[in-house]
Amino acid sequence: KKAKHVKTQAFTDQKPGTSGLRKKVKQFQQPGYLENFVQAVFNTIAPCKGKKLVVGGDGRFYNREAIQVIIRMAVANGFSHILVGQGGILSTPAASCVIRKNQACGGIILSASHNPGGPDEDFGIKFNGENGGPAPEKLTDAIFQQTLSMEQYLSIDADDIELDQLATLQIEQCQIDIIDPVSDYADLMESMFDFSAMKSLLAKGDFRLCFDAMHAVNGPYAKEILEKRLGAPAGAVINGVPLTDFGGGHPDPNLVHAHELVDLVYGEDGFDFGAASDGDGDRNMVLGKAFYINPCDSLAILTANANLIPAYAKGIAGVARSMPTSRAVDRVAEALNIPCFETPTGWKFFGNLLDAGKITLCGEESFGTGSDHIREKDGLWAVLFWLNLIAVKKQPVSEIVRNHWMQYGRDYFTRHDYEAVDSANAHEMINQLKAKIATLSGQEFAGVKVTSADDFQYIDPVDNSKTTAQGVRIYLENGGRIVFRLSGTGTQGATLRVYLDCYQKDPALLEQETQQALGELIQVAESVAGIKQFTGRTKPDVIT
Ligand code: VG1
Ligand code: CO
Repeated sequence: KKAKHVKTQAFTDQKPGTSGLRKKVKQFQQPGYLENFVQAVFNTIAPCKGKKLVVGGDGRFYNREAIQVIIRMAVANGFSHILVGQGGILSTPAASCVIRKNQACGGIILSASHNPGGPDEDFGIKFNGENGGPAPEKLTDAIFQQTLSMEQYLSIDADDIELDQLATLQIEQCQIDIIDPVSDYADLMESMFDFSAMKSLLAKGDFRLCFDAMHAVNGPYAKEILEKRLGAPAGAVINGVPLTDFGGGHPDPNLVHAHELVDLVYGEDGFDFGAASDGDGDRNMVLGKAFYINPCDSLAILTANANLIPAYAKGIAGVARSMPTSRAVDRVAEALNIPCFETPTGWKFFGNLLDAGKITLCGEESFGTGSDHIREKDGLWAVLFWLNLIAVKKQPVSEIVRNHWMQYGRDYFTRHDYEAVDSANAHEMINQLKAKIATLSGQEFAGVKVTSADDFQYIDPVDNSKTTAQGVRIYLENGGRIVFRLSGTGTQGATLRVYLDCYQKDPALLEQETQQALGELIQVAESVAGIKQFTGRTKPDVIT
């Protein structure tokens, strides 16, 4: 089984986006497509000889086939140890946990996250480094450069390995362990939160909880932690079996796609607590009885109450949020007198801050929250954080949130997505906005004056790396802010994201409907950017 060199032709479209390389399954099935990218990763982190690699994915269509390819290539490239999740399964946060715990040199995670799965849907691959976090830009750029000149990859002739049994195998110089994908992660959670307080909360019987795994990767994790270790009744986890096509659904935890859960908490005699996560288990949505928690508020509230959680009882060093995320957490950071960093969209930008101990908690408006316990956002962790808070505060979700608004004011926030729009038009819209930036300040749109505008750029305070063109920000005299950017995770056309937020501290105005509260800003956004004209759409496809 000597390593063989297989001739291949370079592809020009393998540039990783916000979170790895995402394409239609059919594109990944082209001869050499997956192999080229994997070889590019191995070339970038070379030498691989003697190193340990973690491999797993969210279980979507093509997951198992891809894992077999990667294992053969990893052996041929000289790795001495590969850890693979049983059945090819590892949630993104669990992969991060396993990389760190086993001191691997990194891991390959197969997922297109919240994008649908199936033969005609999406697939994805990303590399995480030894800290367990997504490769930083420097590395993804180097990987992309490698793909452009790829002429051959290394593999071996070997049969597929059995992925479904826990086992230790040996191929050539390489030991392959098929590991339990859940236990390390579940143990980590148990070490961070007050499981006994949560157990008592659930044992009382008058607190009803539902977790919607959306037929994605978190099913086994949620069952182990919520049902087995915390004693939630069997069936509290719904859609708990990972399916290759996510049951035909869209594994994105928001009010639109997690409708089964939404019906349970908003229905007559609604559940007290509902939560859902996405395809690869790193996103979370948390709901109270007929009550929605905006992810930006969630980050702020977790920060404000972190001292109540065993893992953070010693205090937190600082926080960070992605730029489009509302400024709710900034207010808490100020009150706690800790630093608050504003980063570009994507978890890879939190890595350096976490590694350097500058921040403890961080999050994004896109239903992502996490901390320094791993280097990825973590869906179940956020759910457990909320359950732990409820258990010690002995208050329903809605009361915790409303009290927070009373103390800090409320940052109304919404995101409007225009999906699969014509790519040229979307870029033209953004380019025209950029061209206007210098003259926007002082101008009025829909009756509201602009105070400042820029194209967001970020200089990493740890390694001074600079990232430019991360979204157009427009600040308004009424305290509002509008952000325009194009998605870096889509696989079809362009997705325009328009983020709107506005601060309100008048206690009489804290209970407005979000779209109404932001109605004026929505008009400003249209007037300044011409969204309808450029996208040809009269309204967004998804509003969160
Ligand atoms: C989106 C979100 C971003 C998130 C990224 C990956 O990126 O906006 O906040 O980090 O998805 O999330 P974009 O470029 O499409 O806006 V996931 O759950 O795919 O790992
Ligand atoms: Co995800």
